Amino acid sequence: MGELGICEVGGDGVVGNFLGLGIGLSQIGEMIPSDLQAMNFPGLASFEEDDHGMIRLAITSPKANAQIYLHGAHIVHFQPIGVAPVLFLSEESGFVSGQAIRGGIPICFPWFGGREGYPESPAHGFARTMDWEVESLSVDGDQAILVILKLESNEATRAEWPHEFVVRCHVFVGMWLVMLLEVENTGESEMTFEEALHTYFAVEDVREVLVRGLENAGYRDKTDGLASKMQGADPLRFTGETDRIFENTAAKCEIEDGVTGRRITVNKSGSLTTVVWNPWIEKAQKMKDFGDEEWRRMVCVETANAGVNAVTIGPGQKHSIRVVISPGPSPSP
Ligand code: TA6
Repeated sequence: MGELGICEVGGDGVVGNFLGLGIGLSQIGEMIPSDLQAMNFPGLASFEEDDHGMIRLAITSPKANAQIYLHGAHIVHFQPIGVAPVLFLSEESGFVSGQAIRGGIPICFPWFGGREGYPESPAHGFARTMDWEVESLSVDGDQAILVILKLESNEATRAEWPHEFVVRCHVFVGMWLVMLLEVENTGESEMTFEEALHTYFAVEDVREVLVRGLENAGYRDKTDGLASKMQGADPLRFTGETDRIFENTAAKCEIEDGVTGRRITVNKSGSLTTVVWNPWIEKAQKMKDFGDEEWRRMVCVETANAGVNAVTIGPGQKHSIRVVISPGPSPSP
């Protein structure tokens, strides 16, 4: 992958200093910090401020369009040229500091779902509600874009979780979307965590969707008190609220949209858990940041390590989870 251009920020750079003052990027408000602007590749990848005062990277390359928020290192849009959007984003989503964006790819870390023994802790951890730093932005010879975002342990994370870490999120935007989450233990003791790339896929009608790749796999059913069950020999179909945590599976999944015929491939590595979720009617009505009818138009197929697949790494060690998302056949991860 030839490098056309790399811009790096970190350490004593302005953005680093800014953040060191505890000012979240989403509070910067009116302007994009100068050295974020300096990273822009005009016409290809530029930092911009949205209507809510939040900063995002807008990618408009010959390969694909995408949008990535610094808030939660959250990809909210991915659309290869000539193809319908791949990710679902709720029209009711909030874009508020401290709150997760509803849709796209939230990053769950360092726990998945509720935190055992800590009812007060935020669901799915704190990574999706914090501001991440931009470490680098580059364009390769094929005009695909690579951005690396970083979240480092700080006072706020220590208040929730007593560990030292650096998490890097690498996002590659080309004909397909590659996302890699690398967790590094920068502390002096072992740390155990859960993680998920909680992807919301856009579909025409979830009742016409098939998910392949989980046939005959075991799962815990969150709609039934986490009871242990087995998926049948047929592809997974949706006929009601679905919330299944498939453990010990490294399988590639395929989402087939029965209305459009589109097939999205979800290929992964470093992950042994896949979660499949649709809130259906009642839960959709209860969710404030989700439209009552939106349950029809999304399905989550999440690349994770949770429950028995939680990850433990020692001091100085790293662990990576990676997903390749593509409409149609995709390269191996
Ligand atoms: O991944 C599925 C799940 O854990 C569901 O149980 C559901 O709660 C969903 O995540 C959304 O969680 P959130 O905290 O974003 O409302």
